[in-house]
Amino acid sequence: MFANEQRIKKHIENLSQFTKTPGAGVTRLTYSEEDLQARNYIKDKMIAYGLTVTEDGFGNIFGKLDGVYSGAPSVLVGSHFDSVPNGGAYDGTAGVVVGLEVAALFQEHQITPTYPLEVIALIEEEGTRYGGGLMGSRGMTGLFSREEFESFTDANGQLATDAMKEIGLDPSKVQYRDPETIKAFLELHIEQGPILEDKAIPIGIVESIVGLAQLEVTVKGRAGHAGTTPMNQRKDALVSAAKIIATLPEIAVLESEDTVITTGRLQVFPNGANVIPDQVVFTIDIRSTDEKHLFQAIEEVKALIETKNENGITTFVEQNLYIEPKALNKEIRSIFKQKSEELGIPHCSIHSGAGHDAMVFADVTASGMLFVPSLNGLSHCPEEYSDAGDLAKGANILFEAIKQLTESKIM
Ligand code: HGY
Ligand code: MN
Ligand code: MN
Repeated sequence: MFANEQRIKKHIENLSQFTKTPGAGVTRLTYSEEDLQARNYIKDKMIAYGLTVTEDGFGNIFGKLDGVYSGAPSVLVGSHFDSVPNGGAYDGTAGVVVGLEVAALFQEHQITPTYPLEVIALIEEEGTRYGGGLMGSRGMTGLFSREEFESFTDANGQLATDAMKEIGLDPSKVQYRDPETIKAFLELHIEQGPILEDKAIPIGIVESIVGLAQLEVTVKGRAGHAGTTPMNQRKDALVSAAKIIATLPEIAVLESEDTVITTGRLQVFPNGANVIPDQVVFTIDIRSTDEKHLFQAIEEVKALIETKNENGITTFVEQNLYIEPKALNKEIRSIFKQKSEELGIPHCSIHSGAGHDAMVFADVTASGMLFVPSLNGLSHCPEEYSDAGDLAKGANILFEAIKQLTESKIM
């Protein structure tokens, strides 16, 4: 029995309904009402597929199929279920749904694994609400402490722990996951780029993941009247911010071909059409496959920002995230390759220009990723689409790989 394409398609469609922006893509912020709707749906399906459901002190969801060796380390399979603003229905969600599909296949085949299987749905991978990103996996692997987490607030100043309680989650629960309890972490994800589609290949076996840094820059000047303040007496925070932002592409191009720099979010204060802005806050996302270039680009950007401290303008930079480029586990990659060949599914190796939770787990366990093609290479937008047939192919490969990794004896 193979993965059920219609069931996969249905789960993707149902989960895409849990959005704050119906008709304008998926907007599902961590600990929001939409999070709660998706969470309940995922937990219901985990129970339906015979899994025991728990949530940790961050609200990461786990569905466990106990193995013969109870207490043995688990094979984790899943992804994140939060989104960017007005994002797509597949980013993260596809990996959670395919994890559910693997559990359904274990149930249909009445397989009891030797090592436990856990389907996982991770929170706040995108960082849309709390900044930085990869929060669920970074928290689980101890990259920040409980005390630090208790200080996290969103743009409205609400504590993450209060937002958790509002949807019935308990931040006092266990947060850290001992790596000894994890045998492997596997994640299927949409490619979010054009390579697999251009090659007409349905499966990418991810070799490496780009290194990335996220900065938040604050530029301060002085508010004033747009009409009565002479040009040579202004301390216009937005003009200084604009000069920084306009220079970033040049830094990326001069650094290296695969270095990319993006400003995705910008806030102007007080944001009045006839008021000279006195404060601007914006993000800078810097990525490169080579850590040397990533490091160099960060230094260049910080030096550029420093030069804008002039004529009454002051700048401040906060680095919310830094994660070096990661190579994924060789043994997992060769298992994916072998299973793809046995199933007769065309595949290729691929590098990820997007960051993923798999890169966090790569520091503590054998971590592997499969990609499926993205229509027109689009992602982080309502037009995001991947074919359920490709997702089913990925589910079949994962099912075979997980049977091997959990040393499941086929009855
Ligand atoms: O930004 C990324 O690469 C991922 O979508 N969080
Ligand atoms: Mn994303
Ligand atoms: Mn993602």
